[in-house]
Amino acid sequence: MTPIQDCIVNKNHRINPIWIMRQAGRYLPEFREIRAKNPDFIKLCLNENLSSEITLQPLKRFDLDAAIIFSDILMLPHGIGQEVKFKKNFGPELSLINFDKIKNTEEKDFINKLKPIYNLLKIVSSNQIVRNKKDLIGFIGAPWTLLVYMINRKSPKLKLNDNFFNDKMLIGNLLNIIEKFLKLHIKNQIESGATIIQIFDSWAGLVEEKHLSEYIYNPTLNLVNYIKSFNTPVICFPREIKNYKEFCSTVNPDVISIDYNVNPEEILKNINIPIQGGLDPRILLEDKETVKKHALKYLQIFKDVPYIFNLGHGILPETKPETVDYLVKFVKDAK
Ligand code: 1CP
Repeated sequence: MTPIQDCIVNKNHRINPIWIMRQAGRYLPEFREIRAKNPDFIKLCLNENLSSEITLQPLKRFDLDAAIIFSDILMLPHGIGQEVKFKKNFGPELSLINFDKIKNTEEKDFINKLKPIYNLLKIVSSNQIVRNKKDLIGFIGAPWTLLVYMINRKSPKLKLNDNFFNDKMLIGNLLNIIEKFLKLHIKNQIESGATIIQIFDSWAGLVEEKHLSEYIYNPTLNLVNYIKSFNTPVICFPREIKNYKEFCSTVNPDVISIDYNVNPEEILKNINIPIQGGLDPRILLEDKETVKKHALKYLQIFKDVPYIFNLGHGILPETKPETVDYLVKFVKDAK
């Protein structure tokens, strides 16, 4: 059994596995070299030779317990016919929604369009570094976070447009379509070799209390149950959600990934499923002593429960690879 799977099923597991959110890409010079030659990000994600190589890059450098596929949550809108472009120093830019086109997307066309992602999973899962020893994490964006990008057509940064909720009909219809294609995407990832699925709900924190069931709990629960039906563990990352306890008791993931604003001691008191993450990615921009101090804090707080070491959001592009090396070794050596 892999270290992460053991941590999930074995309540007495006491060795902390580690992987890092957004570990593939961004801060590695070998990624930047490939990226510089491939200006079209979507095309890069759909080049299985390069995307599998990028997925493996961090595992060649560091003793991480999982690979996460080099892909993006916005491959879903791309797959159902909403154009996605990534602009330098701006982020994603999506075209206007053509609802009829989206509604009429055929399942086989969607799978065909995203086939290189499934091929990437096949290539990586049969690679020596990963096979039988490490998890291969597939992922999706949660329905809410995808809805945010699809309607807002760019990153919401801190807040949604005032007219975001204007067209309730469109929102309801879109959520259903997103869920249908997310299930297809999940099924194909698992059948191609993903051993765990993580659901990224990066904008969960933007939902008001009164809308939580409609936009977060119900759609996420449907997907969590779907993933579990394959006997595959599911990790949820509802970033900045106000009530992690209520989220866990309602949605019931196998692992809850906490963001860096969460007080780890409070979480320990309130939640009794395996926990992942928490460390502020900005700590990795500091010196080794600071990294050690903060990593140790998480290890000590979670020493008696199953805990997967990770960050509280994606690693920052300016992080030095040496610092990641130091962190991984420190966590692996800590008993
Ligand atoms: O480890 C990895 O890097 C694996 C691949 C990965 C993952 C898990 C990428 C590659 N993206 C993601 C998830 C993702 N994509 C999320 C959820 C996690 C999070 O909150 O960070 C989100 C919100 C996106 C959407 C996205 N993709 C943005 C917008 C962020 C925002 O502020 O709104 C951006 C800029 C991207 C592009 C992207 N995706 C991945 C990479 C390496 C990049 C940068 C592309 C480049 O080089 O320009």
